[in-house]
Amino acid sequence: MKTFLKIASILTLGLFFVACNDDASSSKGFTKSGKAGSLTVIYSSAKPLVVGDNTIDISITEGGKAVSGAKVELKVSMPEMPGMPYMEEVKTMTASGDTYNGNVNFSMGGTWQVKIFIEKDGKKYKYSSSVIL
Ligand SMILES: [Cu+2]
Repeated sequence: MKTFLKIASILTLGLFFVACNDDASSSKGFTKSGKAGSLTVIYSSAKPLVVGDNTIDISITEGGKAVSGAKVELKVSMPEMPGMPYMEEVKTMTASGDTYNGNVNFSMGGTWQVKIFIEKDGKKYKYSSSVIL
């Protein structure tokens, strides 16, 4: 009977962990947002950000309306550190419907500065943010 109880409690624990893991894997990835002048910028990734390649989706709205036809650039950088030079990567995003998408590579863990440059109707906007990997 003792053995049965042990097995039963291990199974219960197992189910508990499975449930937790399931919860973690269905997490929504990454999303951050803020303002660039009159624009609202949301950048996100379907998966949590990782060291290496990430697919970033950017959506831009003004007064609640999607901004399409803008030129959007994503720049990630990390300041110089002891024994390591300044690093940066700049990517031009590709418009796809109402969003702008592209891949960005974070070459190492740590804090990365994120800047999104938007050019729309001859006006320039800049959104500044950061992420920690
Ligand atoms: Cu670094």
